[in-house]
Amino acid sequence: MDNKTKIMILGADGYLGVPLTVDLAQKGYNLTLVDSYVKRKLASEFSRQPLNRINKIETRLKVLKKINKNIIFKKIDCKDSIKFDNLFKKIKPDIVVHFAEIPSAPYSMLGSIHGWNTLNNNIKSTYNLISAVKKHNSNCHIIKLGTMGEYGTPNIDIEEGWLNVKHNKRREKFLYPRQGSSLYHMSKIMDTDLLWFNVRTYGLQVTDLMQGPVYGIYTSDFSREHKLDTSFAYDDIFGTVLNRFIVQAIAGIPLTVYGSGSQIRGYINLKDTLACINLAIQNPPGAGKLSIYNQFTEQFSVNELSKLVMKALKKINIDVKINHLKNPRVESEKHYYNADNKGMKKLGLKPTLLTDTTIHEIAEYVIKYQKRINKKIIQPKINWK
Ligand code: USQ
Repeated sequence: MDNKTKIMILGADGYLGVPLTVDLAQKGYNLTLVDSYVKRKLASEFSRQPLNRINKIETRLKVLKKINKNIIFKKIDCKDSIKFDNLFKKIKPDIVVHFAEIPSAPYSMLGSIHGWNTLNNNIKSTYNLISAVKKHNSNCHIIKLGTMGEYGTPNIDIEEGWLNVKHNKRREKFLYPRQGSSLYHMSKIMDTDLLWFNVRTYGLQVTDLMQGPVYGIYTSDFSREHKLDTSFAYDDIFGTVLNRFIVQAIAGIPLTVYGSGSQIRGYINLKDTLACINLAIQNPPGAGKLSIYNQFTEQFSVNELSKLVMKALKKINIDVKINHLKNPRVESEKHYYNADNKGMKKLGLKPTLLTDTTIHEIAEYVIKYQKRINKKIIQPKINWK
C-alpha cells in the first residue's frame, strides 16, 4: 500500500480514467479524482451513448472507499483557472495524470465551434495544470496523455519524441516534427510544445505519452462485481476503430473500413495503457526533463485489423463482412509507417498482443450488451471537408 503518494487524476470519468482509478485505488495511493463530466455531456448531446451504462464517480466512490479511504472526487472543469488552482494548492499532489481532454478527432472537425471547443478545452486545461504546478509544487511529476497522431505519417521512421538533426555540420536535438491530421491532434501538439517550453524554462518534470488508438475493456472480478467497468464507445465520434469493428461484427453490420484501408497506426490494449501509466509513475524523469514514450504495442493497417476481426470471429461462428467506405477524413492512405516503441518495453512493459483470444474476450463483453447496440450511430457522419 502506498498511501503517502498523492496522485491527482484529471479526466477520471473517461475510458482511461475509470480503470486507472480502480487500479491505483487497489494499489492504495492517495487519490484526488477530477472531472467535469464534459465527455458525458457531449456524448448525450450527440446521442452517442456507450455500449454499457456506467455509474458516475460519486456512486463508484462508495465502493472504492471500502478498499481505499484516501480517495476524493472534485467535480471541477480544469478550464476554470481559479477553481483548479485552489484545488491543486490544497492537495499539492506528487503526481498528476492528465487525461482531461476532449479526445475525438471527428468531433474536432465537425465545425468551427467544435474545433475551438477542442483547442480551448485541451490547451487551457494543460495550461492551468502547468501554472498550478509552477506556483504550488514544481517537483510534481506531470504525466500527460499525448497521441501518436501528433507525428502524423511522415515518410521517415518515427523516433520516440526527439529527432537528432545534422545541419551545415552542426547538430541539435529537436522535438520530432509534428503534423496532426485533425484539430484534436493539433491541440495535443500544442500541449506538447507548452510542456516542453515549461520544462526547459522552469525545470518542470514531465512524461508525455504518445498513445496510439486504444482498444479493449479492462475488467477484473472486482470491477465486474461492483459495476466499476469503464465505458465502451463504438459510435462514429467517440469510438476507436477496433472497438467499433467488433461491435459492428456482432451487430451484423459490414465493417466500416475508411477508404483503401491501408492507413497504418500503432495500437494498444487498454490493459497495457494502465501498465504504461504505472511504469511512468515509477520512473519520473527528474527536474528539467521531458520524457517522451511512444505508447503502442503493435502496428496494423485498417485492412489488417478488419481481417484479424473476421478471422477471429469466424472461429466462434460469427460471419463478418467488410465494406470500404469513401474516407470521411483527410489522411494519407498509402504511406510509410515505422515507429519506435522501445522505451516502455525497456521500463518493463510486457505487451498484450492482438490475438484471437484478445478479440474473443472483447467480443464476449460486447455480446453481453448486444441488445444496447444502436445501429444508427455506427456509419461515419462527420466529413473533414
Ligand atoms: N477508421 C476506419 N474505420 C472506422 C474508424 C476509423 O477505417 O470506422 C480508421 C481511421 O480513418 C484511422 C484509423 O482507423 O485511419 C484510426 O482511427 P480511430 O478513430 O481509431 O483513431 P483516431 O481518430 O486517430 O483517434 C483515436 C482516439 C484519440 C487518440 C488516437 C491515437 O480517439 O483520442 O489520440 O486514437 S492516434 O490515432 O495514434 O493519433
